[in-house]
Amino acid sequence: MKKALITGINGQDGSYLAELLLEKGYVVHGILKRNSVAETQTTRIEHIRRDLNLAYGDMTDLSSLIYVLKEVQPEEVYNLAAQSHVKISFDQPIYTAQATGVSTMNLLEAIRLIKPDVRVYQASSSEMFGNTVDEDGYQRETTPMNPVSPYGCSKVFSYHLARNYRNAYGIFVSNGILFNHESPRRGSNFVTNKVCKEAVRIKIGKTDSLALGNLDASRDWGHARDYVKAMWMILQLERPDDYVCATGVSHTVRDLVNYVFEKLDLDPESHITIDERYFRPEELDHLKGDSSKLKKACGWEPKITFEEMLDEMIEHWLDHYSESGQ
Ligand code: NAP
Ligand code: F7E
Repeated sequence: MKKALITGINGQDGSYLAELLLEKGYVVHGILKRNSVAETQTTRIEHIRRDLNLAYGDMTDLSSLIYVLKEVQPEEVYNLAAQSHVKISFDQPIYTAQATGVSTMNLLEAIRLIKPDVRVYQASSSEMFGNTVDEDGYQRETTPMNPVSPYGCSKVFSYHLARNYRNAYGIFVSNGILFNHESPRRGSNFVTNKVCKEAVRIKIGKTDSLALGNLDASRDWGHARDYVKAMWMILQLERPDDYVCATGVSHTVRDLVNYVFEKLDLDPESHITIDERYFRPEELDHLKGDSSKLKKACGWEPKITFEEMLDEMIEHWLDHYSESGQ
C-alpha cells in the first residue's frame, strides 16, 4: 500500500484529496496545525478521521516537518498547506510569506535531507499570473507571472523553488497551477461560498443584505472534487512537470451573484451593497485557464459545471439551516 502525506489535510482540498486517496487504497497521513479549539482542527475530515494518521506540525517549523517525514517515509507528498486567502495576505503579508512561501522551502529541505526519492505535488495558483493574459484571453503554463498580492508573490516563490529542486537535485516535484476551485467545504469568506451562504440566510429571513467588493472581477471557477483528481494524476505521470488545471470558462462575480439569487428567487438589487472593505489594494481582474497540457498528459477534464457546483453549495446551506434549526 502506498503512503501519502498531505499538508493542509483539514483544508478544503486536503479533505477531498484524503477521501480520494483512501478510496484508492493509500495509507493517508496528514499534518495538522494546532489551534486552541481542538474540534475545529479536524472539522472537514471528521467523517474519515479514524482512517487517517494525523500528526501535529507547522509548515513554518522545519523540525516538525523533519520529524513527520522521518516517521512516515511517504511515497507521495501533497503540499497543500498555506495561508490561502488573497485579501488577508495584504493584512498579514509577512506571515503569508512564511506560511505560503518559505514553508515550501522548509518542506523541500526536509525532503532533500530525509526522503529525496519522494514524489511531491506543489499547490501553485493562477494568482501567480496576476493581470497577465495571453492574446487569446487565456492563461497557460507559458504566460508570464506578475503577481498582484503578497499571496501571489509567495506562491511564485514556491513555484520557482519547486522547479529549482527538480532541476538542481533531481527531486520529483510538480506544480499544479490550479485556478479557483470551490465546494460546500470552501471557507465562507471566499466569494462563492459567502454568496451562497448569505443568499440562503436572506431567503430564510436571517439577514437582509449582503456586502461585497468588486463585482466585475472574473474567475475560472471549478469544483474541488474534480481538481484533487488532477493533483493525484499529476503525480502518477512519468516525469515531473508543471500543469495548469482550469475549466476554461470564466464568469464575473456579478454572474455568480445573479445565478445564486435567481436560484433562490431573490432580487439581488434589493439586497447587495458594495463595501470598500472587500476591495483589494491591487485587484486581479480576469482569470481563464487553458488546461490543454494537462489534458494531453493524462486525460484530465473537469466534470462538474459552475452551475452544478453552485447548486450543491446552495443545497448545503439550505440543509445546514434546516437541520440546525438556527
Ligand atoms: P484552505 O482551505 O485554506 O486550506 C489550507 C490548509 O492549510 C488548512 O488546513 C490550514 O490549516 C493549513 N495551514 C495553513 N497554514 C499552515 C501552517 N503554517 N502549517 C500547517 N498547516 C497550515 O485552502 P484550499 O482551498 O484547500 O487550497 C489548498 C492549497 O491550494 C493551498 O495551498 C492554496 O493556496 C492552493 N490553491 C487553492 C486554490 C483554490 O481555489 N482553492 C487555487 C489555487 C491554489 P487551518 O485551517 O488550521 O489554518
Ligand atoms: O475572490 C471578488 C474578489 O476571495 C474572488 C484562493 O483560493 O483563488 C482564490 O483567490 C473574487 C476576487 O478568491 C468579495 O475581489 C468581491 O476578485 O473568492 P476569492 P481569489 O482571491 O480569487 C486563487 C486561485 C487562490 O489560489 C487563492 O488561494 O471575488 N470579491 N466581493 C470578493 N471576494 C471575497 N473573498 N469577498 C467578497 O466579499
